[in-house]
Amino acid sequence: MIDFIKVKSLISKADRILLSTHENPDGDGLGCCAAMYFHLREEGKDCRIIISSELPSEYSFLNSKQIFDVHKLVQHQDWIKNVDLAIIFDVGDIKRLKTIHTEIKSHAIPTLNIDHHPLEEENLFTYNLVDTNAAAAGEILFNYLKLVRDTQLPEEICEGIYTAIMTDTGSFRYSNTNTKCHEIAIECFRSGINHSYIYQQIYESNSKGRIKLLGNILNHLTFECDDELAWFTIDKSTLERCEATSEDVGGLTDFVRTIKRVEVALMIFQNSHNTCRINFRSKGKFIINRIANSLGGGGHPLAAGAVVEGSLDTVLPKVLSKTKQSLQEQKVQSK
Ligand SMILES: [Mn+2]
Repeated sequence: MIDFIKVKSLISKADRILLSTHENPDGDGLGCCAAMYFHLREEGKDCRIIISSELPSEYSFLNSKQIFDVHKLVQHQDWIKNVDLAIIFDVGDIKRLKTIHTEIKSHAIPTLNIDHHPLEEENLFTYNLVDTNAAAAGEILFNYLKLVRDTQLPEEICEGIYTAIMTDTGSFRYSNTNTKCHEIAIECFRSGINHSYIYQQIYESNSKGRIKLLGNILNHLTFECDDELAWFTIDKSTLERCEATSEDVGGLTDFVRTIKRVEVALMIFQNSHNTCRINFRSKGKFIINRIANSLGGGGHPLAAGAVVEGSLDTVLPKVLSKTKQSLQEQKVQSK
């Protein structure tokens, strides 16, 4: 593990810096990329943000200066091959960079991991700045920026930082919210960010398809384990019927967790003909990243996921039995 001083020296030695985050990116990873981009540009770095998935439309406000690129091998390979340092935010597992990971590997580019997910057993990063107590990767980045810049952070940096903290804490409501999050919010407010605009862009811009999809899953929720587990599935035909896209499934599991008595919400989404995306959310009574780990995924104790090979028919029984078994075991242990 390295400290901020080492991070500063790594950055000062690098001219060309690549910024990225995981596939299906969220506000934490994207907000960090945007904030760090504006900081590094001020430092005169040749810096780009390249991500492996399309920028979700609710985050397009971060891209008013066209700073996000979706990775295209031919278009980016000449630039990427001369990158001195790749800074990766919020990724957990470097493989979640997808094609960008392949490029980083093939050019042997040094990587700096800034994250609040626990380190993978097989740690493939060159340098790690990890704090699992941080509410968001954005909290770690904020602390770094405050150390290296001694004045009030400017609005364009705060917009990304605020997005990171707000989204990973469920708008300052989840159990990971700490005093630091509120201190960061104060600094962001002082910079002049438009907090209600940011909130509306992210949370009040639901597509019609997403709301139809939500209606559909609420009609087909299954409750088990004394109603402490609520699960639902989504397949391609459901998506099509609802005129929704795979982008629209984000946040559905969080919504199901809001139901009274439900402790764990689980989504199994067949996102291609032979893979399923699994999402777990817990209110706190049960730890669910161990279940995600056992399925080849990972995440935080109360928010985790995995991508499992197979169709819904084969994946569903496997995931359900592992989940129910784990909840049962945890219940016995807590007695
Ligand atoms: Mn995060």
